Amino acid sequence: MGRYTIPMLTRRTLIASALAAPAAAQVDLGFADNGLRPTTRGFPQKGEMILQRSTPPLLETPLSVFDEADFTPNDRFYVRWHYPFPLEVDPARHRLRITGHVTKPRTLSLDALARLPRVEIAAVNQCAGNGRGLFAPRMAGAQWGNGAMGNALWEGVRLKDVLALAGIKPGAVAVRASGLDAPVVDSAPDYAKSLPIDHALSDDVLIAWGMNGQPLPLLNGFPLRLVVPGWYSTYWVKMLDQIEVLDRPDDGFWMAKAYLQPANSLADVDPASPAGQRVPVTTMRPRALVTNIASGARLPARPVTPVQGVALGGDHGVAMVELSADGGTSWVPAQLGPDHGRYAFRRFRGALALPPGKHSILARATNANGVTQPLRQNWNPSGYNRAGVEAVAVEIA
Ligand SMILES: Nc1nc2c(c(=O)[nH]1)N[C@H]1C(S)=C(S)[C@@H](COP(=O)(O)O)O[C@H]1N2
Ligand SMILES: [Mo]
Repeated sequence: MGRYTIPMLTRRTLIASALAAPAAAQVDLGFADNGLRPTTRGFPQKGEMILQRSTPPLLETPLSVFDEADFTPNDRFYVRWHYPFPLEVDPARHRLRITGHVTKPRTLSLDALARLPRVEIAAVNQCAGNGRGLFAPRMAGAQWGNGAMGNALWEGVRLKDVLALAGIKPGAVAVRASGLDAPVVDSAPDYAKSLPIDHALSDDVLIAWGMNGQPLPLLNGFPLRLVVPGWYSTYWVKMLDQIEVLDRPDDGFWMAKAYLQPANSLADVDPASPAGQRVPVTTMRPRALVTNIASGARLPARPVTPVQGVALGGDHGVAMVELSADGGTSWVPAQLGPDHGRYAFRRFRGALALPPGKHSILARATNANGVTQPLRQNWNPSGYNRAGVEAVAVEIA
C-alpha cells in the first residue's frame, strides 16, 4: 500500500501551520454563493473553502464547485469535525481494532484490509445539518449553506467482510465505529456512531481509504473512514480505528442524545409546537440544487435562461428533476446527466423562458422510490434533513 504513504513532514508542517494560524489570518475575504461569506485557502490539501469555523474545522464547499463536475474534487470537499484530531497519521502504524460481541477480536493493518475484495461506490456524503443556516426560524448549530455535501467515488472494502474476519456472535444488534479524534475534556463523550446490525452487514457499507482515486485527505478522515451510502454523514466515521459489535442498543451520547430528528420521515414539526418523539437521523431525502445561478443574481434577458444543477436521490436514485418559474403551478422536466449509481449526484440541465423582471426559480427532485421534494420547507429544532424545494431569486434585466 505504498501509494497511500504521504510525505509526513510536509503534511505535519502544513497542518500545524494551518491550524495554529489565528482565524483572521485564514480569511482572505473571498466571497461565496449569494452572500459575503468569508472563504479561506489556509487548510492543507484544500483549495478555496467557505470558512465556518477553524478549530475544529468546519469548511463548506461553494455551490459553484458542484456546477463544474459530477464528482466533487477532494481539495474542495467540505469538512466537519466535532473534536480535535491528530495532525498527522502514519498509515504504516495505523490499526483498526474489531472488538465486542465477536468470536475473534482482530487488530488489522491497512495491508491486511487491502487483501479483502476491493469495492468502489459513488456516493453523496451530506451532513445532516446541510442547509441549516437557511431555515426560518433559525436555530443554533453550524450555519451551513447547502455546501455541506459532496459526491465522490469511494474505494475500500465491505464492512461485512471485515466483520466476518472477527466472527460476529449470535445476538449482535449494532456495530459501533469511532475514530482517532478525541474530546478536549475527558468528561465529554468520544465521537462514536452505530449502525443497526442488518445495515452494517449490507453490501454497500464500506471501510474506505480511497476518494476519487486518491488517498482520503487528512481532513476527510485519512487513512480510513466509514462510507454509508444513502445515510447522512454523521455515520461516516473518519480516521476509523475502532469497531465494536454490540449485543444491546448503543445508549452512548452520539446515538441516544445527538443527531435525533422528529419521528416522521420528513423530520418536520411546527416551530411553535413541541418536537415530540425523536429518532436517530438515518436516510437522506431527494434534493435538487441550482448551481449555475446564485440566488440574488441579475441576468441579461435571453430567449431562454439555462438552469443547471445537481440532484441527489437520498437512498434511491434520482428519477426526475423538474423546473418551475411560477411558484410550482407548472413544471418542465430537466435533462438528467450521467448516472453514476443510485447514491451519487445526478446533474441536470434545463431552460426557462424568463421575461424581464423578478423571478423565483424552483428545482424539484423525485427519486426512484417515488419520493418528491415538498414545496414547503420542512423544519425541526436541530435543522436536520432540509429537504424542501429551494427557491433561487433572479432578476432579468
Ligand atoms: N471521527 C469522526 N468522524 C466524523 C465526524 C467526527 O466529528 N469525527 N463527524 C461526522 C459528521 S457530523 C460529518 S457531517 C462528516 C463530515 O465528513 P467530511 O469532513 O469528510 O466532509 O464526518 C462525520 N464523521
Ligand atoms: Mo454532520
